[in-house]
Amino acid sequence: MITADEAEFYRDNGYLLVKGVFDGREVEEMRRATGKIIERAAHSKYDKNHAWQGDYLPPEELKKLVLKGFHDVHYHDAAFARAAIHPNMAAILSQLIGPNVLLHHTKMLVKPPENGAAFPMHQDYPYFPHTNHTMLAASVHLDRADTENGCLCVVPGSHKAGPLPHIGTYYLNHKEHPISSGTPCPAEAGDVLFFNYLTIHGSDCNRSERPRRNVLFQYREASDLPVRNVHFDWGMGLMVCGENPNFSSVKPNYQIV
Ligand SMILES: O=C(O)CCC(=O)C(=O)O
Repeated sequence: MITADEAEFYRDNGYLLVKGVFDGREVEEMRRATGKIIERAAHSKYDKNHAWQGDYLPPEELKKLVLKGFHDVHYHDAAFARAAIHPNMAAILSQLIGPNVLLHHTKMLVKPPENGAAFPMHQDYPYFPHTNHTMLAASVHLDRADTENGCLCVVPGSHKAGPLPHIGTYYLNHKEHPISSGTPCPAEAGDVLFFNYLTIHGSDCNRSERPRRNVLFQYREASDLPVRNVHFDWGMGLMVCGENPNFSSVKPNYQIV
């Protein structure tokens, strides 16, 4: 699904945009599922604003911003379960990560028109550190994304610097790492941006009249174990390709609540 040059680009730059991983029908199915999750949440106690808080924007600006962010989307709708293990995804992941790839977690990040929230620049590493740094995000675009509706921005090659100090766990000092320091990655619906969890990334507000709907699947190499007991989600550990030689080492202890 990707060329050897593209796989090398990922290793050198810490990210790779792959065009047309999902077709129009699959995108439409995920858009519908995303809308239904938002609709159901609106009638439940779980509908809160997931916009990141902090000092990267003035408080009066921050409070106007909205992010519809929900985890475990593959437990909400089968469209996402199909997407997370889609043969195109498995083919790309085996080239970027190796033969044995496991799903870590899933979420959706919907920036509504006009007031969609920003993500200050950060690495994903502090949220779920692992030993071999194989972890990567696959951000699936359900809309055309550009600088106007808050497309993802990455700092090419930043993964090579290793883990950096964050403010709390959350984001890098925004004066040293403004969102404008990232390279925008415009994409079409159906495209997937893959980026390593050490790659510095973020995205600006959605000021356009269009939504920016993305679904993000996080994956790792099956033997790349967590350095501490952190961030366990339902559905973690699903094998996307190959086999899991470490099945007994990391097993989330789920509880029905
Ligand atoms: O979707 C985006 O614009 C950024 C998401 C992100 O950085 C994250 O969830 O860690």
